[in-house]
Amino acid sequence: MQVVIFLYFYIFTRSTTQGCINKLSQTPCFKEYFMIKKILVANRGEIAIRVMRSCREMGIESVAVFSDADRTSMHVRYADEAYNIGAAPSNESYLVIDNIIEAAKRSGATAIHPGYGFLSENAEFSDRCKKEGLIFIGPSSYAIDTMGDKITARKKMQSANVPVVPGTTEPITDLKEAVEVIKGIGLPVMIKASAGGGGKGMRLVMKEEDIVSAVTSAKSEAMAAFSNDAVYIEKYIESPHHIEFQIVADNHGNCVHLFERECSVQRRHQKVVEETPSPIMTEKVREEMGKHAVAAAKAVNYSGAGTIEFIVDDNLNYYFLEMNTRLQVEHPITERVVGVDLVKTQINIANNLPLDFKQEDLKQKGHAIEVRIYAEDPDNNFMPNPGKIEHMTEPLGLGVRHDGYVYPGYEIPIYYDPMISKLIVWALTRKEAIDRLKRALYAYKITGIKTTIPFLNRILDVPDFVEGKYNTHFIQDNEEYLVPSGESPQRVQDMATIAAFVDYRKNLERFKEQRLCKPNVGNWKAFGRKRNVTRL
Ligand code: MV4
Repeated sequence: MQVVIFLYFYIFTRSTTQGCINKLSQTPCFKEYFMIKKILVANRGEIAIRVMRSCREMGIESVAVFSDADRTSMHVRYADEAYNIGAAPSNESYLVIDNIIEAAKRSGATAIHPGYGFLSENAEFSDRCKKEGLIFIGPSSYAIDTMGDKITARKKMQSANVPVVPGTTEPITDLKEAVEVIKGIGLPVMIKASAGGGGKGMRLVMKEEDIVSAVTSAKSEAMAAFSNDAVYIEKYIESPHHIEFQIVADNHGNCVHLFERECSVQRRHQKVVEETPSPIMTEKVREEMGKHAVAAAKAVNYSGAGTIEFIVDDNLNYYFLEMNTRLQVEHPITERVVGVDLVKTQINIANNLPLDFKQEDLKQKGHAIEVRIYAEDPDNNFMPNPGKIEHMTEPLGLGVRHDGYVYPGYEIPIYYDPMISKLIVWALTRKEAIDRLKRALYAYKITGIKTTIPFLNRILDVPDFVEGKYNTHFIQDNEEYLVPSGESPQRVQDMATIAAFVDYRKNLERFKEQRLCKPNVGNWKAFGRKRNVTRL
């Protein structure tokens, strides 16, 4: 009997329209047989917990996997059950497909969420899940492979009329030919590895005589890193913005964008601050780019949540750069401004449900900013600074979201990415969001390890950032504001001294007027205790 019901619904759901699936999905029988009830989260840290939070809201059980170094990690505690998948190094645990599949089977999970990093953009993993009868919560191996190879992706985008950076769409085979092609495009150009992304295997060429050595070294670096030495050429965009569009696509042909994220504040190709809306965006360009982002996703039959990266010049000319076929670190700013739970959406799509919103339903409201907090010493060249967390006070209050995983007593392992949390704030305006972020960072106390919080505080005081006038050169252009105060140039130190003096004089006047106790610059601690005590 159950088999008959199963077959009946199986055939029925495959051959009927969305409306029917919508109704069917509400029936207990459908839920029993077709909906995901248990998800294995093939990741660690804050993103594993982020995914499990949505699972809990949806009444879905979550399964954690953990390496030997992660026995006491928070994602293991948060999950309903947990399986050890190997030794501490990720290539012996979080990257071992067989171990993860085995944990899924033993737990009875029917779906796997890969988070970001690790196996999230691994086409073999997506395929293997399917072969084992498990749902991979992400796109097909075809979409991952097509977008993972930059030359293939450029060709695809050209045929979908998505603007790409002027350049070549075939690998460079001959050095002499490369010189001629580059002269045609015009210097400066970038040589990029087809298997690259995130800046690996990339060379900037300013002068004709550097072409041969740049192509040769880019090829050998690409070979060493990706076992693939295909490189191509792009015209160099001088001072670009990195602006990306969030898209979601279901398995019924619906695809919408959830607007942009401005990610130009980067350090060595690592994002530091992300915000939405982008301070440079106009309504017209946003709409156009959104349409191109949707076209890009449709060109590879995309399913799930994905991101289309563009580089944008000062005149708002934009070009497709690459597609990230996963949920991204910075997804919460989009969630906050658009009001959509992206993990829930991913799970619904994996359940073959149609999107429950249309493009015209989606709007950006207010402004969200995210900063990434790393266990790194910003005053010592961002050296990773793992160790034991002694005390920790998390920021709270109106408009604050803190996605993390460390707790007092926890020792950060050396084996993985040193990012410990993401602080996301929302407010109606950009200015208010910056003020709120400063307030939240002020309240964020963590001892036992060094973090990048002081560096983030400095960024939020840089005039170019406050004014929203920045591009991908922001950090190098504002070095004098961002270096630790002890090492800042004499000019900046002098300015700080003068500002402090002026401020002191102003306060002195105010204190006299209000008959407050006398400010005492020589004894700040006592001053802090007494300053608000009014003498009557
Ligand atoms: C570029 C570019 C300028 N022109 N391509 C860096 C990482 C990789 N995803 C692409 N990158 C760039 N490609 C052309 N044709 C400048 C960069 C770039 C960059 C891009 C986005 C965010 C930060 C960046 C920092 C330096 C260079």
